[in-house]
Amino acid sequence: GRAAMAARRGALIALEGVDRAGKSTQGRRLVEALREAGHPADLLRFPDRTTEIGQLISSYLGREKNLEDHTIHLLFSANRWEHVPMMKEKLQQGITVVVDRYAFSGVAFTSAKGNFGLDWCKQPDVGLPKPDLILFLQLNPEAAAERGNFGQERYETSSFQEKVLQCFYCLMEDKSLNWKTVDASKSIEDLHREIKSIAKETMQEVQNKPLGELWK
Ligand code: T5A
Ligand code: NA
Repeated sequence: GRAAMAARRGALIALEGVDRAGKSTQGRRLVEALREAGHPADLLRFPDRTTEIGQLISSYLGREKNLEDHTIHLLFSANRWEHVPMMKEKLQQGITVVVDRYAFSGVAFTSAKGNFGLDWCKQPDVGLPKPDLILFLQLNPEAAAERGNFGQERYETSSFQEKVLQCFYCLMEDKSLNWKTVDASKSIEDLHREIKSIAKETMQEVQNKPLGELWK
């Protein structure tokens, strides 16, 4: 009924996956479609390069600035935490929040560097709002390569990306999280339809569930 509708919180939906899998494309499409269907929804993108911390991250990724590996890891995490009060407010207001990358990218990219333990990588993001759904856009490296050459940004090499992928698989073993893998080699339209349908299911399910805390 009406009262239940009003009390329903928004769902937190994270998009993760290999480079060029289509996370940003699908994030935009999903939020547009939800809004058109009358569900309030907002898109956030991590890193958010617009904040002061985000500008530091962006200059690191663009190789204009070198930052020590622990330091950049903590900055990526801080860039998520600075949005947490706003994310919680939106979710409580019934707005579904779609995040284009989240803590899982944070852990996967740093631990792919080799000299970091998984626990250390996860620690700064412990307690973040826990996604109700993590959509993993799976694409094989050959198909990804067909979507254009890697850019000039840091991390954009095939060998590094392969290590990142292995770290994602490691994180997916955590069954306390709701991972759903989708085949990102499908057309933008087909993938959008599948993602929309999974997202709508999740939005129904969160109705009476409190928002969780990640890795706690
Ligand atoms: N990082 C990030 C960390 O190290 N730690 C962290 O904590 C976080 C959050 C920047 C880097 O930062 C690292 C990870 C990254 O290396 P970013 O800004 O999200 O992160 O990176 P981007 O370069 O923007 O993202 P990707 O390269 O991963 O691309 P997307 O978003 O997966 O793909 P998208 O949608 O931009 O599409 C790529 C191309 O493919 C086409 C699109 O039109 C586009 O040309 N395409 C398709 N083609 C055919 N079929 C489909 N289904 C298609 N979908 C998209
Ligand atoms: Na992107």
